[in-house]
Amino acid sequence: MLDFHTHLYTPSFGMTLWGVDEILTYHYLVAEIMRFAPITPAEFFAMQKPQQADLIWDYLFVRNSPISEATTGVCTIFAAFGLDPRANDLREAREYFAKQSTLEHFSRVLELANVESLVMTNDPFDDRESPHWEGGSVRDPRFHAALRIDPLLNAWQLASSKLREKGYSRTEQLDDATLVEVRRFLEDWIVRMKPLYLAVSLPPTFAYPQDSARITILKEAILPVCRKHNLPFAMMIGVRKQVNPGLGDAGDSVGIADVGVVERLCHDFPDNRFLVTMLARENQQALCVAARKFANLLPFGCWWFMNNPSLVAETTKMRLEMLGPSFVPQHSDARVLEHLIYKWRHSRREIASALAGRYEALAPSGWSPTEEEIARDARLLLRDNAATWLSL
Ligand code: HDL
Ligand code: ZN
Repeated sequence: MLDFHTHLYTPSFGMTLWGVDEILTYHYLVAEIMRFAPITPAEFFAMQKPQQADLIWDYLFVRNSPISEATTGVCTIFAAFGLDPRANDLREAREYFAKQSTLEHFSRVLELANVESLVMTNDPFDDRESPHWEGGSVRDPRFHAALRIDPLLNAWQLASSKLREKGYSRTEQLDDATLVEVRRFLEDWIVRMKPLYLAVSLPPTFAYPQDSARITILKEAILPVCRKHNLPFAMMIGVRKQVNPGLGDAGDSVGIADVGVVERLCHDFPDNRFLVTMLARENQQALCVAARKFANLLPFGCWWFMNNPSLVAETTKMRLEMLGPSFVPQHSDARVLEHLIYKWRHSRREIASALAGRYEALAPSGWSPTEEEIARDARLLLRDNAATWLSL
């Protein structure tokens, strides 16, 4: 399948997290360890990563049953490599991963997860990453780029000072001259990265129309550049950043957004294509209805707090009932390479079951799918819809 959104990087960047200590210190598990271990976040983050992993293993996998989605996921990964998920400690796992060579391991994981290619999250404002693009690092063809522009829409002051540093706009004032420079910045990075889409994560308070820097930049820079380069725009809506700053990456939460914003954008910008995923369970039905109203809207994935089997099942069934096979049911959002394995194995199970349920609903009518039709529908959901919308 084609993985629509991840936080993995092409191997040559040397930025992809992988191996047992990264698998165990995923921020989903950091949030969970705080509910079990007698430790403060500050004490936890003061520890070295292997010690953090040992603590997480001890409390979430040995002293307690690994029955949350994130802990069960680690067991799925261990089993895929023939490692014992009931091991008392991480010694065996560390020995195994220490023997793996990067490139071979990357290919092995993609194979185990049955992922043909994936889309990265590439941030031109990230000083660790941008030198790789400016330095012309070789990119593995299985790793597609996505141009992630959160500071432009969510932190214009920070973004405008960064733009000045990089020789773009001179003022924070969002006048025509500055907007020309924002468009030039975007186009320079489109040439550099050849992204499949532009992307942003947005708070539940995201509003349109609105007299704000965010909407000015969206209307006058992002959407025109997307149209000019025939690129879709991915909006990931509903994140409330850092409700508990002490938890770091684990400190973000969820909020219910106004799907009317998505409908108004799809209506007002018919020549733009919008890829939308929403973080709140309560927003999923309205997003399906919006997609019935606007063919330039593609709902995708069960994002983050939606990426649990119960919600993947519920959401995929609802999407099939309302949209037929015309959406992208899942992306992994993997931050750690090996997470591809559990995120896809767990999701594929629910997607297959939801699809089978639709064939069962058809059975009384006498319409039963041939093997080829089942394969066609599965390919649409797991690769071909994404490939079409991303012009791959
Ligand atoms: O903004 C995003 O792309 C989110 O997916 C965040 O990276 C979040 O921390 C995450 O990893 N969710 O799965
Ligand atoms: Zn993400």
